[in-house]
Amino acid sequence: MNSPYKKAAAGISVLLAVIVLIAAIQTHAGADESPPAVVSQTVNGLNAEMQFGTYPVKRLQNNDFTVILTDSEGKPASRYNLRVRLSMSNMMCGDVSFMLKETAPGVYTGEAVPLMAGLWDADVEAHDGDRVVNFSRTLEAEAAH
Ligand SMILES: [Cu+2]
Repeated sequence: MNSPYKKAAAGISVLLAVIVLIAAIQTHAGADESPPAVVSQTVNGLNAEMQFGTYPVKRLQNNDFTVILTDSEGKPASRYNLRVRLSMSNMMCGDVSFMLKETAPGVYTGEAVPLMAGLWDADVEAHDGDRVVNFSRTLEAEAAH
């Protein structure tokens, strides 16, 4: 192999390394993205659309949290009891539990008060006397400005 080919090969290697690096940075940035304001989940035929009024939610403030429950035919699922538990994985900062109130058929609302800024898990337990259905989502809380 003579020198011009070696230089070209070296140039291509550097270019490939740069492309791999950019791809790695973009993947990492994607992983850091905040979870969406609205998360829709179906478990055992029951659909929960879980949404926050303002998002990201504010730490140590009341943040409107609404769950719209529909059955497998898309009709409002009424008369469920919904309990929400907020927790941070791998942290000792404490869980926050609260109940939601049904304010319209299949529409349940309450107020979430995260204790710290960061990523939280929200577990939503829906029970109607006969059965319990569990939903979960993540949310981002930020310091109030
Ligand atoms: Cu924490």
